[in-house]
Amino acid sequence: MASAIKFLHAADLHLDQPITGLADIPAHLKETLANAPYRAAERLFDIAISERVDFVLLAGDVVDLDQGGPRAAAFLLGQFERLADKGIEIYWCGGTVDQPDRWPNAIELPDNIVIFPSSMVEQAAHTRDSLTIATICGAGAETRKRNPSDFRCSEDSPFPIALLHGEIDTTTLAAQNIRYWALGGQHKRKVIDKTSTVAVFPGTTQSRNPQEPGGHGCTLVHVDAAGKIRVQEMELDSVRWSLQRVTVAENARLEDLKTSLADRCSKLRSEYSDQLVLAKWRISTTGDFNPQLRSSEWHKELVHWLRNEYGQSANSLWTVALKIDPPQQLPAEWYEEETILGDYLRSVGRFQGDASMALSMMDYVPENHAEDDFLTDLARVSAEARANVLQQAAVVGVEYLARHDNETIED
Ligand SMILES: [Mn+2]
Repeated sequence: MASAIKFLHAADLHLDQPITGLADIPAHLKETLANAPYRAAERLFDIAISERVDFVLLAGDVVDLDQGGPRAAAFLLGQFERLADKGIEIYWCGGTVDQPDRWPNAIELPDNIVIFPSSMVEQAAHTRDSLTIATICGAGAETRKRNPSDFRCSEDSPFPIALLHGEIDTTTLAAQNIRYWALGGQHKRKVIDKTSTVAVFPGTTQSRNPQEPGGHGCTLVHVDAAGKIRVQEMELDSVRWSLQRVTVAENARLEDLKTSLADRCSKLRSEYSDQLVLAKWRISTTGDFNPQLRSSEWHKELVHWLRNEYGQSANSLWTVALKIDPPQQLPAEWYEEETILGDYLRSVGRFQGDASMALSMMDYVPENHAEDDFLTDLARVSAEARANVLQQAAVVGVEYLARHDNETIED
């Protein structure tokens, strides 16, 4: 009977890649943001030690050494040595930004690091008490010089693993005798579970921008004595992007808005107590239009209050942006008015009420442009975008043409 194995698989650490997407970074968060990729990496090696794994697989894009400079090299060396002290080996294949086979000669790597060449598949046997318990076929991201079918271990290899950075098609996954595909190159976690094999992109260890919301980390893999594989997601990120949607009534007072936001903030803070949450708020409304809700004074006050109340420590909730959607509807009597606004709203209303009335920018596309041209694509308006544009057009009209008491509407 084979032995049970436990290993950790991570990729796309991108130590040198900063967090982007904030227009202005407050002084007290700079360090947390700058250190986030390093913190995630440190947690990865912490877990390797606390879980007493047999080995760690790094599937590329650990760091761009030219960008990361001495800090990155010194950090990695320190972490590798921590693992060496515990007798944990690391198997590292290159990605698109890192070429571990180009690690500076002057800095000697400890013996527990096995580096795979970029262009060809090599095999390494992982041993425990001088018995091979897993076989690792690895190669870096240089795909021009090798075929996916090169990832093949001899039939009697104990627990064959493929370690590589890049795409792999499902036919290849099924065709080889590999039990676990340790992949890298996708920043969003993805698990492909087939009957005889499991393929995992663990995702990046720390998200870098609002397009990568939610948790990020690495994968802990348990293989039992019968060879059954169980993958466990381990979160490592210390900074998390989050889009928060809240619905309020149009006639809400400023205090009501704060109460709704405060409710959500306390929930978020108890859920992510040791992380910095970067929140983007999106507020939808119900009921008849209330211009005050979208006034710049209220907007300024809300953002200021959210940041002051919840964003002052390093592990807190920082409001990056707050946006209030256009209202679902405008008061019906405005459409009846004998004013320029009334005329304008009735025009918009005709478009809103008749889907066959085209909303198209085709007239602006020069005639000699082909059908599938990108300009033609831009000029086409989907039904959803059409409804959105009309709703916003109505609000813009109200903004410039309405005179409703002392209310002002600004963005
Ligand atoms: Mn990457």
